[in-house]
Amino acid sequence: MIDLYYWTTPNGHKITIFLEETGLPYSIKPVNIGKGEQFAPKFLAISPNNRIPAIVDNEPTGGGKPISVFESGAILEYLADKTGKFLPKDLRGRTETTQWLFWQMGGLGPMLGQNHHFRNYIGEKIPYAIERYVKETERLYGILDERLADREFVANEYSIADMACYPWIVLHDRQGQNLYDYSNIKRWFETIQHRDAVQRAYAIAKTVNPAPPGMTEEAKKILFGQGRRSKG
Ligand SMILES: N[C@@H](CCC(=O)N[C@@H](CS)C(=O)NCC(=O)O)C(=O)O
Repeated sequence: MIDLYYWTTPNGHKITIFLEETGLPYSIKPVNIGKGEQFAPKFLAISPNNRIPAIVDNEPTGGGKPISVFESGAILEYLADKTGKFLPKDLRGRTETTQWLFWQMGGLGPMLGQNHHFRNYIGEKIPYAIERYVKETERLYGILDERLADREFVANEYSIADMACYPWIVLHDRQGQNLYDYSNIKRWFETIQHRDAVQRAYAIAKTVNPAPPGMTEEAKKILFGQGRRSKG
């Protein structure tokens, strides 16, 4: 049984998609990041960066003590290795997949996150910051669109690279993007959107957090402007 420390954000959805796709048994431990639950000592013990998602695998391959993993890319890779699914085993296929997974982790996720921040979350509109992150979003969407021009999925076969990218593209409206400008992404997006496991993952999100999208003022105070954590 996998314990999934989760909230209903793109990085959280990556893991519910994987778990729903594979049928690996799991139990959701909600961590409401808008209420500061990510700072609970019990959670920090498995996710020292105070971010969701994180997992604890209570039955690791080969036995022994439970293994905890934080960082959504590392979690996807761990679970893919555990199940033997959605990450090719041959050197070329694996490398093809992990480079796009890391592209998402290092580029698509963080840059689109900044786009959300400056376009949607803060009252003050800073034109330089908005332009910088919207342009970077457009650049990254362009790269993904080109990549998908001659293949169905990011790394040829449906994989953890798609599961990492998809939840961020779901929020294209919030990023000032129109999928009609990216015909290959649009086709890929619709294919993934219609998968049963993906539908289930998003339905589960609604049961964990029925609040409408958006961020309360309380959540903004907790999430933005975090400095060095005080000890203890
Ligand atoms: N690189 C990390 C990013 C995780 C992340 O940013 N999680 C956000 C929600 S999407 C979070 O937990 N924020 C809590 C906070 O900022 O305190 C990953 O992919 O796991």
